[in-house]
Amino acid sequence: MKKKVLASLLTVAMAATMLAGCGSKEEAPADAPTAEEPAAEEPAAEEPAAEEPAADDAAADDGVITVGFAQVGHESDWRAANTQNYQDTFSAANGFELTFVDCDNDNAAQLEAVRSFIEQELDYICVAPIETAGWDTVLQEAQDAGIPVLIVDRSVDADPSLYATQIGCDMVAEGETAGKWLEEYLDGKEAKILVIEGSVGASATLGRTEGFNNIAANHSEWEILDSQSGDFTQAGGQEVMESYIKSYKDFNVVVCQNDNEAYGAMDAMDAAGITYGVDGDVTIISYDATHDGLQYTLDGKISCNVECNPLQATFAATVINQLQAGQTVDAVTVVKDEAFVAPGITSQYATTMTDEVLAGRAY
Ligand code: GZL
Ligand code: ZN
Repeated sequence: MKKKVLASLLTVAMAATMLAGCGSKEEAPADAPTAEEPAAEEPAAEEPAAEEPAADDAAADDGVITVGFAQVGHESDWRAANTQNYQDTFSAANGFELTFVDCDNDNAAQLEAVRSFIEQELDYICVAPIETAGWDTVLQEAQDAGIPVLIVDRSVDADPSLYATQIGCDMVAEGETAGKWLEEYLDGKEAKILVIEGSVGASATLGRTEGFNNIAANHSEWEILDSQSGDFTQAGGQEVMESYIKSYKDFNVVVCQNDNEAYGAMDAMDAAGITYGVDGDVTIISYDATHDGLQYTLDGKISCNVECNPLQATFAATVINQLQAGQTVDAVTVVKDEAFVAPGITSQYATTMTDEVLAGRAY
């Protein structure tokens, strides 16, 4: 139940209890007059009705801010790091009570999770939207219920007045970074490119695809042979790569829209005896720059890895604390990215991997 309603009900209940004598777990003070034994000289004074505490005092009453988080799922190492970061940040020690739902990459389950947060009258809702489409109705329901929604990690195709803020990486820029690195690396050489996309309809997929294509459009010597979804999973990456290997013989670049897909693609190429990496026939570009993804980059297996930083929960907690204090908040918070390349490669767009770079990473 929303904290403010609960607080005032408790206050009224306690006042009633004190008037009606002990009988609840809130013991009335020993000398308080009770309904049965009014004070000898004067009748018990009417308790003033508890006035409704202002919304921003509500959580402050018991100090706990209740937050619902409808997370995409558990499809990738990046997602695991993002989830851990939210659970570490929205802790009881930091004054929060987090209700976390892993929506298992299921759009209907995610809408249901948000509606359950509205039912529970939580103070705030965070959503990392599986897909960009289909959010207007439930966001309107949350707004009607007076619950601010934060769109985190990814973005939605909805009226921005329906949510408090959007926090996440610039996915189009990430795609353009990958494309600009490839044009620098190829230096005019031909490219036959296979793309393993992320989950269908996700802003990360749409953005990275759009950004990369913006650069590819400038290169008639590049040909994108195919572009299919690996659903941001290792199994998906392997499956799509296996089908590509059956259909295409002369590809020399594989773009995986996250590290887990890259691991699957490498498994498939290993099984087919196809070499990849700085010394191989195929150049692999990946996204996420997770620890294992950067280990493969350090090993020269992945040539370029474009980061999308998953440690975003502090941005969300800052926005919630600002809203709690009645402050206005930024409509958009863009989380900074960078890119990394294998040893032996120098690039104006990326940091060359070393053991020290890997050791210095937080996820
Ligand atoms: C990017 C995030 C993507 C990651 C994938 O911000 O939404 O979703 O790139 C994850 O690993 O599945
Ligand atoms: Zn060109």
